[in-house]
Amino acid sequence: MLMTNTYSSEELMALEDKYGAHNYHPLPVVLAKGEGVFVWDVEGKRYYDFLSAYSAINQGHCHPRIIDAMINQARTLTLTSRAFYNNMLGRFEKHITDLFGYDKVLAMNSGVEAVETALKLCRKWAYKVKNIPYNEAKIIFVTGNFHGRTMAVISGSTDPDSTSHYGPYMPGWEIIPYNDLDALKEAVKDPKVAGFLVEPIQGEAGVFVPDDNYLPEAFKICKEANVLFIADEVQTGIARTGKMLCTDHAGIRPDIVILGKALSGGAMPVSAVLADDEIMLTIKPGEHGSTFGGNPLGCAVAMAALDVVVDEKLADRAEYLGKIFRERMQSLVDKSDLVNLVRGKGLLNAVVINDTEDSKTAWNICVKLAENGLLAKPTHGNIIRFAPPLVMTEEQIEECATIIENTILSFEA
Ligand code: IF1
Repeated sequence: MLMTNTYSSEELMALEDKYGAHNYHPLPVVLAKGEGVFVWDVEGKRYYDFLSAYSAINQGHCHPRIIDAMINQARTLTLTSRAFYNNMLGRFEKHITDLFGYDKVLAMNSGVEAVETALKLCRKWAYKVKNIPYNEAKIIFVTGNFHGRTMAVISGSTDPDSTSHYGPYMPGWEIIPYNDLDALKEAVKDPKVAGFLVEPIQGEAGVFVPDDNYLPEAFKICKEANVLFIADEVQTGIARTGKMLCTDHAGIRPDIVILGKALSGGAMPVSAVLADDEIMLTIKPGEHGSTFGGNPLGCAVAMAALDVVVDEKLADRAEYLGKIFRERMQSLVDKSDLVNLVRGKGLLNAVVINDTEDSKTAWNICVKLAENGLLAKPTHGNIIRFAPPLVMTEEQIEECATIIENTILSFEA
């Protein structure tokens, strides 16, 4: 494949090093093209993408239906601001609220903006509906969370990399252990608690799947205490875990659902908050917004991205292929001294390398996986997340499991 770049990978990495902020430590791979489950680097080497831009590429890279919708709308009208109506926002709002079964949606751009929006809705509801004393509302976060990088959101983080040297922090957040119902029961006794923010599966923490009864029981505890259950489905939503929403596995309907990433299929930032009228209408005109929130281009892209998920039955596909993948990884666990366990739901999975968090083993495995044509990245040192686009075929999943198995076993030799 002829790469149009005139730069080599090394030259491009040097450009980023010299001219860009050093706020990431990427694997030494420079990508130039993406199509479906594959990406190609500048030199034309092909890889299976097992990160999917942290689950933003559930529909596969550059899905034709999404890109066509983007091109057509980009030629017509990209942005009006919300100072005026536009002919796409209402259609998107009906589309997504019908699909997920909520009264209303508030469209934003990045995932963290949607998380911030959900937190603001929760505080508004606290004062205007639950009648919590003004400026005293509390929202509960859990240890090991990742909800984005804004100052208010990192104020609820327990990850030193996300929080250190960014103080002082937002007041009003309380942090309790994840997957601990007694801690939640205790916390919601405080009548000033308005909401509970939780990822149904903790992605960044290393695909941490809570006990089966955690989400249903946590939801019940919140309902009994008149506390809003806020599900951050930015990474777990949109079919990734084998259901349209990961909370569907638990049979619960969160009071607020936060979506992002694959809501646009990775074409551009589109995020959204879903809630019913009692919560959503606590924000009045002029009390929240964003220049690009609900822009016509994002609406066209998101409607196409959601149609792809539904029409190609990507949730069922993720469920089915995920079972095959975990079986293959479990057989690797059984024969490998290096891999401790595999965990996940649908096509959001991870293997835990039996090494310390600061060991280079997981990183070195990922470098070797790249050499062998599969891209993945460690999270928290010794955990490797595997999250391919949901459009994989069974043959491709088997082939990738073999690449992973051979690569990891080569580290034991
Ligand atoms: C980075 C992590 C994943 C998210 C959940 C909200 C957001 C994210 C559950 C915010 C974003 C991204 C951010 C990106 C890497 C990636 C990530 F490693 F940071 F933690 F996926 F696990 N809720 N996650 O996962 O959405 O504002 O980024 O659109 O910051 O390095 P965003």
